[in-house]
Amino acid sequence: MMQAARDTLQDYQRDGFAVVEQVYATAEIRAMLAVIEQARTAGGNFRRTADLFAIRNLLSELPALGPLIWNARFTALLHELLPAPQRLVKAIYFDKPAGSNWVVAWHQDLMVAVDRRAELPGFGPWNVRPEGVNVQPPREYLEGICTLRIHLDACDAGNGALRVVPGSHRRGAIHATAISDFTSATTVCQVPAGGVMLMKPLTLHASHRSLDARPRRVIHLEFSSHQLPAGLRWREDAARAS
Ligand SMILES: O=C(O)CCC(=O)C(=O)O
Repeated sequence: MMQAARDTLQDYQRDGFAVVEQVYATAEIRAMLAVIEQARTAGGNFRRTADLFAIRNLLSELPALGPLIWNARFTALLHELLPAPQRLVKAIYFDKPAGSNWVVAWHQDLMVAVDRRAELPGFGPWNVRPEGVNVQPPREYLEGICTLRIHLDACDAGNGALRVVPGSHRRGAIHATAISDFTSATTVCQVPAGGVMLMKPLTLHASHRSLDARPRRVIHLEFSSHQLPAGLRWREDAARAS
């Protein structure tokens, strides 16, 4: 591995986030945007408001994105981050359009999407909705997830970049009432177009509204090498395999 890449992965382990630049060339980004722009935007996985366009279960909805995302650099990065098999456990597209008022409060990503409810020690609370089942798994499963956010536009504080609390992933699940104790030292994650932001789900994160005329389009992917117990399956993995 190159020294720069090694340093980035060390930052990621220590701080709970890092940015890898130049994973995608301009033509590759254009090809991904073309697939997204041609998508039929009907159905429960699509949400479009003035402030947010989101597509859940992205790879099931738009399988043509798969070969564009898994280019040689992305595949190598994923192998550096996690042992095989790197299962895709969540895939969402977020477009925070120019001038968007979409504000995301400080939180950790504690819930994972699974294929059904099951009584398992350490799993819960459960959230069962028509659009799917979500559960908070034991800490070891959350620590085993790696989030990769592919940036299709350059982003910074002006267009609503993600903000994080470095090192907060080491504190486990933080109670909602204690979150404000952690948010005095934060970092704005500037990412150039074609870059990938790495993040651990236990890293506290938030984002402000957009203050300028540039969109902020991101493909948010989460991977894990873990298999869930007792035949429970990650929902995105189960949907893609069926
Ligand atoms: O993209 C953002 O600004 C927020 C996304 C987020 O908080 C999440 O995926 O948990």
